[in-house]
Amino acid sequence: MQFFKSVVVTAVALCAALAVQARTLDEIKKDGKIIVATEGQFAPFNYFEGTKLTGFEVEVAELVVKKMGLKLEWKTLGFDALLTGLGQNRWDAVIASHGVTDERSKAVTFANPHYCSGGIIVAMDDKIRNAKDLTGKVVAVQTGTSYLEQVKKVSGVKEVKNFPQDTDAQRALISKRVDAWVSDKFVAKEAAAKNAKAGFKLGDMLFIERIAPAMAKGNTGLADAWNKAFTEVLADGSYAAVSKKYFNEDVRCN
Ligand code: LYS
Repeated sequence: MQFFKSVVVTAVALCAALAVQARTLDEIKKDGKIIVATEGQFAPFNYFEGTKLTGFEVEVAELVVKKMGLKLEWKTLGFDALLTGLGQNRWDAVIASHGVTDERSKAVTFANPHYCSGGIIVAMDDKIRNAKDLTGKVVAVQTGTSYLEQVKKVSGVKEVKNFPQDTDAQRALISKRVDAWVSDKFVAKEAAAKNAKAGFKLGDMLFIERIAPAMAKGNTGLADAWNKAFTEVLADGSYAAVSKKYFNEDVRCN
């Protein structure tokens, strides 16, 4: 009995030690540096140019963090690990093209959206354009994404194939292992422009979504400070300039 008691006590102590709290805005300010995680595999939003992390949302985050008067340390990880790490206090924020969903909102606190976009159907066959055309088809999507959730809702799809990275899903379409690929509209546009000879046909939007940075659930102090700085970036023309550079249009949510 004594033995079991001490096992229980140890287990409880261990759980308490693991339930780490996210850093508050004050703690981050005192440190002078915010740790932001992203994927680094989702051009043109977050990707590597050689060894340099760049992309639209990387630049937006850099503008916001500068307004907050902080230094920024980047971490790059697989898409699937990003939101989980917030709850474990491994980084302070995530900016990795996450669509705001009810499911995710239960686990994290989203800041205001930094762009609006959605999932588009891409195929080699221009007869595959909309949800109905996916009947009997094999569709490639990245694991853990809203694309996966939305394609699962389309009735008649023969199979949804999951890939760890969006670029793997794209390659599956190029090599014709699948009939269609569902990804972000702007990602698909850039992929089509960069691989003209692949012959991608961009179909209809399957759904639209608001894309936002995420903080640990309940870390509203940090989210509010981020939102305040982001509002300034929207107002002073710096967001518009970065958006124009990447997309030749303003991708802010209206
Ligand atoms: N917007 C999608 C989502 O919310 C994709 C995110 C980025 C994938 N590399 O899941």
